[in-house]
Amino acid sequence: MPVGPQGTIKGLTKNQLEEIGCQIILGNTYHLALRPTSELIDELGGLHKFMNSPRALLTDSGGFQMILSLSLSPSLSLSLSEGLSDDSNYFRYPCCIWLILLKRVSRFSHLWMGSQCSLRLKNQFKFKIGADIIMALDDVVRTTITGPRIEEAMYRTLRWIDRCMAAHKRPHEQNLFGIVQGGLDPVLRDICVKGLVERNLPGYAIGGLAGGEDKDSFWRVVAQCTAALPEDKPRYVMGVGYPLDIVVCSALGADMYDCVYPTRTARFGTALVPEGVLKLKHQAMATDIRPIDPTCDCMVCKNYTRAYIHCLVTKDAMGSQLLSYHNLYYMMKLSRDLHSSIIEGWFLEFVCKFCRKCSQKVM
Ligand code: PRF
Ligand code: ZN
Repeated sequence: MPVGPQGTIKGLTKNQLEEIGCQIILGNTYHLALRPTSELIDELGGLHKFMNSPRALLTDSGGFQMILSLSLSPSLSLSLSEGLSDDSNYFRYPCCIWLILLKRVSRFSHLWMGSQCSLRLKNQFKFKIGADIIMALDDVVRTTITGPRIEEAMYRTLRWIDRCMAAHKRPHEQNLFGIVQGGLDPVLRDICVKGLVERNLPGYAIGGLAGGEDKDSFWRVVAQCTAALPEDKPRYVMGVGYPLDIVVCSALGADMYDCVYPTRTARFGTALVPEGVLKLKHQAMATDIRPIDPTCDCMVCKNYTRAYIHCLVTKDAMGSQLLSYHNLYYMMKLSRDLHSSIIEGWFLEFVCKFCRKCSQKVM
């Protein structure tokens, strides 16, 4: 899933998304609640209508945004746990990064305390954003943190799934996915995964990963969770990832992914190619008249040279738009090929071919 927190994928029109074969995109309840606001989307007939897109939509709950805020300042841990509550009838999150920064200057702390909570459970359920898949609100903690906070977050995530299920009034229209938390601790992951499976949800996500942990730990958690999740329900690894991670996680039994990487890296002038990455800003590109990837059938590779894109990157919005288009096309094709190889029984060969290619050197 390409990521478009506010219902847009930066630099691409909805027709272009259709052209590249994108079937589902990810939005974020938290971002949408801030702009254009959940109430307005509801009033305008839901997110599909607002975007004028019949494609499937998944909205993340916003729990992950907290960890992003946290990463701005580890010293915020304490204030954050003070601000995080599940006793009141809505969940309180300190959402505004600016106010969090102001909190560091103590004379502004009253501002921060008074401005907590723009993410409420009821935002997710009361207003009709109308995504096809909605992620439960979870308490996300960085995997690099150790100690009781991991356990607290896992149990809170389990308590919150019950409240999400109770508040969810349209289960026949919208699929509520639970999120497995528990950091890198196999015992906590096991408790969480079992707790969620007991609740018989339409799909499950593996959360809390891709936050700086080593690859071995990351893959070990994915393997543990996929082994315990039902085979007939989608398993979604959140915030993943790089092409290699997607191939490995699929080999471990995962089905769905989302990541800002293809579009974000495009904005920095990087193209995804079968051999790895190609940096279009590199001086050697200035006179290179080949397409980004001679084996790619996308509109960009059919029409533009590396030299032309080199000239645009960082100077003209068109540069990152063209690169985003190519990168998303690349990810869509990778997912389609991977899927066909599983269906047609040659997945092993696909993995070998992919790994052989991506270990080649490119610029
Ligand atoms: N929870 C939610 N969204 C997420 C994650 C998570 O754990 C991740 C994992 N890094 C990405 N996006 N709700
Ligand atoms: Zn291309």
